[in-house]
Amino acid sequence: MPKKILTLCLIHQHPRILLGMKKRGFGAGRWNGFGGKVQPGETIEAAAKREFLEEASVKVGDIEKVGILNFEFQSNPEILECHIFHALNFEGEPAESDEMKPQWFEVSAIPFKDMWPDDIHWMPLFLAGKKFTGKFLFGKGDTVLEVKLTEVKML
Ligand code: S76
Repeated sequence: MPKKILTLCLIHQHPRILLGMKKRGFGAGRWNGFGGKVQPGETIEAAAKREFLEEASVKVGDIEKVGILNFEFQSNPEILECHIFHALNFEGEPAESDEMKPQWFEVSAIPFKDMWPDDIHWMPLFLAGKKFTGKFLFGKGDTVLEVKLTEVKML
């Protein structure tokens, strides 16, 4: 089955986290981290930084991989392999793009109801500085049918 490599990068500077409202395409109408498809010949890390710059005008510096999640949809044979990064530092003021409207949230007020339904499962690990791998199976209406999530020491 084909597999698509995606990036998702988040800035967490306790007690705040930067999310973006996706304005179009996959996940439109949901708050999300920043990211997208890895291009041919591009490293996954380079893609994570490029997507953040394109979507929010933010130049991220050091990034650390904190998770790898496989997303599977009953309606689609393609597996999405999503590499999740924590951005440790950045330059620039988050700015709205055609794709994303960035906004800082208190970690105590993360809008999970308006996010991908997997986020509420792995975000606590992310916020606690843990690393993880996992798999989510989505059914109709993007409901989560299956969750596999494991904390790991290294990625
Ligand atoms: O947090 C998420 N971001 C995405 O772009 C897709 N989850 C997710 N699940 C399919």
